Amino acid sequence: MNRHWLTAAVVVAGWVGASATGTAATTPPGGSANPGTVVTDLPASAATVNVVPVSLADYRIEVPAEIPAGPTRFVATNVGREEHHMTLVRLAEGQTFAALIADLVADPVVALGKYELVPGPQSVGPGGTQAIDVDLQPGAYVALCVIPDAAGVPHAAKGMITQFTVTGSPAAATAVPDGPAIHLEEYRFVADPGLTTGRVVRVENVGGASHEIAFYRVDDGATVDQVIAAMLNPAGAPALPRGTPSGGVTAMSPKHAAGLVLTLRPGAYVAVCFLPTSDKSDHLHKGMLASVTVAADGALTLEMVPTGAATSAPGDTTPGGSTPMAPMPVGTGPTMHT
Ligand SMILES: [Cu+2]
Repeated sequence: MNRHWLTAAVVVAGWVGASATGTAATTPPGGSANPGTVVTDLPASAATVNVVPVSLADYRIEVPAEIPAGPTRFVATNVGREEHHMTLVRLAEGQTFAALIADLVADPVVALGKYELVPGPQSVGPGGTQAIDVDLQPGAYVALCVIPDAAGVPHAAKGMITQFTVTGSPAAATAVPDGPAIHLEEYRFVADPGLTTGRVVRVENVGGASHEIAFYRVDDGATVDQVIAAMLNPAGAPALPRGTPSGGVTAMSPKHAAGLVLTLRPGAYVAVCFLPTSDKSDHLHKGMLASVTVAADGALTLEMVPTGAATSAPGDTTPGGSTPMAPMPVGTGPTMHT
């Protein structure tokens, strides 16, 4: 199975634990650094940035119940044993938590186009941290982890979902920096020249569909080709090294942007977008797969990896991959938040 948004098999599981509103995040313990990253305490790009801790556990997500609108840094720490992230959905007028769950269960591809996805911290490995700067608009939000467990059940269906409210009006300041950026579009990543680690990097969706970027470090002793092969065909190559989760930005709707607190250590990485497509393929198999190198001086370069379907237009190609998408597991439905 793939790692985000995709489930290889329909597994019956209740959407448990979804009743809680956000609770104050616990202070994360001083865990070891994410193997793929170094420190995350880079200065934010705006003096008024509000720092919001997020705790990711197996399988619980804790974020404050109320957050003021405006420039915000989410600092997500993984206190669990599995890879996690915080996908953010901002509910529009008339959209409800219950309807979102129903849509995710029925067809994640439809849900991706129907709801506003706001960038959040991505691909946080056990003990790791990823910080993301975003400009929060007021409204009702749902925070969830859609990464599936070993049985293909999304963590959200096991309780890793919560809600919070963004209050007030957005400030004029922005948390998202200009400068060299990583652009997401159908179906590729475009990295501007001059990108370096150890800074906040603009990541923006300039495409017409939602996209994400997730970094995986190529571990010592493994090769980029091995990790790529495992990404493209996880079921067919279970023994291949799959890389270490090393951060990124979760799925965002078109025109959204985030500041990625980029702290990748020098080394080799793979960057990928796992989002599903309506033809039962995914962005990865349509070309959103890159080989990333962070040089000793911190310079980051990104090179797209041909996946056999990289020139496809959205939604009109035969599946290029081996990982069919199945609906989210059907269960008894969440307990409603009141
Ligand atoms: Cu994508």
